[in-house]
Amino acid sequence: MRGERAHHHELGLVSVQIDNLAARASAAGAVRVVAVEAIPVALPLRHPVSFASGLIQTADNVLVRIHSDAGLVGCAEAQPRPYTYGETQESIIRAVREWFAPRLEGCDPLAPERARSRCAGLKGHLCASAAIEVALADLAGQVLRIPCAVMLGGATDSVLVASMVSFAEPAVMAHEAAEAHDRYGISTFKVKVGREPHLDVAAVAAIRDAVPDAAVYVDANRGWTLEQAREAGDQLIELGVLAIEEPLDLADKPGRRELAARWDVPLAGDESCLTLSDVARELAGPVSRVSIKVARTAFAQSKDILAHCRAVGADAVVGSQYEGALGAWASIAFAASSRTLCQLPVEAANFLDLAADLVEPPRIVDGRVRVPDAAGLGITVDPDALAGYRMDE
Ligand code: MUC
Ligand code: MG
Repeated sequence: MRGERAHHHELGLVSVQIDNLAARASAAGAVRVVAVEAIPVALPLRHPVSFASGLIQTADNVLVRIHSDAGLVGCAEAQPRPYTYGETQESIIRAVREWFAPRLEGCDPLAPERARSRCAGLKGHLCASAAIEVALADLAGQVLRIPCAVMLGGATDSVLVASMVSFAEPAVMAHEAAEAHDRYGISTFKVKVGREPHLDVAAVAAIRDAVPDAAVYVDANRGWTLEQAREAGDQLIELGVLAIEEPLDLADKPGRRELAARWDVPLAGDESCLTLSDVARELAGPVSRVSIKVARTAFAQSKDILAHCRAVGADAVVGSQYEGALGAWASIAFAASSRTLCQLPVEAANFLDLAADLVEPPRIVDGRVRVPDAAGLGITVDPDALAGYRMDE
């Protein structure tokens, strides 16, 4: 027995998996969910962020906490994006309190599939349901005493991050990118486009000048007409953008097909790729790169989406919906779990837009974030911050 353990130890990854399984076997059923909370918060931003589909002035998020009988608490953050999912802060809170909480009581955090079955039957509510799954995974990691990134696959101990640059005057956008580059070593930017083509082109050109070694891709959030997309997209490709995300209204199927054929960079799917079945449909159509967001497909469905992308040779990127630090940690854990995902920078730097947060934010050095060694997501909610920013007390 001893010899066998030592042997496994030499095999590194194998030993981690075996230790995980052993821990899981001994812990299974030992810890149960006793309560689930949904807490509305309003976190201040340094400046409002805007893009073609919306404007965020305050991070009106929902903190989800899953309490267990062992005293361990799993946490996650949901960000309401009504224009993408139809979910508001209020609808997320109601879904968590009225649908998920009663069904999760008594569940074993180490049996997430069973928890999923118990909670099945609620259509939509993607962000509420993803936050529940992430909080349950945070709890499971704490029960097992391993980081979520290891529990989910353990591919790396640090990830590169990309930053989204939101709408402003081109010079201001360039300044923001240069600052992220100089301060944090970030050299990959997703630039928001979807305005007048001349403005979009000027913004990307200014960012290129300000950070000449930057990798840049763009996201129109469905803001262009077909004509604008042709005009802007062609020039942006000349400027070296690596992908163009959601150029058009999703209903314009012929237009999206035309653009995918016209451009020699991938048309990236985000709002068109909300679920695994959306991804399967879109990858058989115009999309050849997929934005996977933990905030909407959590871990299990995100893994399925990744597998589908792999099967058809499409790129997958861990995307962002302007998460705070807690959401960023979940994205980082997921990216670090996969040898494919950790190849590309993770959109996990937009917590920098927040002026205050509920948990210790990631530290970005040389464009990278170290994956925490602590169990679960590796975070602790700051009680003073929560008391200051919660909206229900
Ligand atoms: C993105 O990739 O579209 C904008 C709104 C939202 O929910 O996500 C962002 C970023
Ligand atoms: Mg997008």
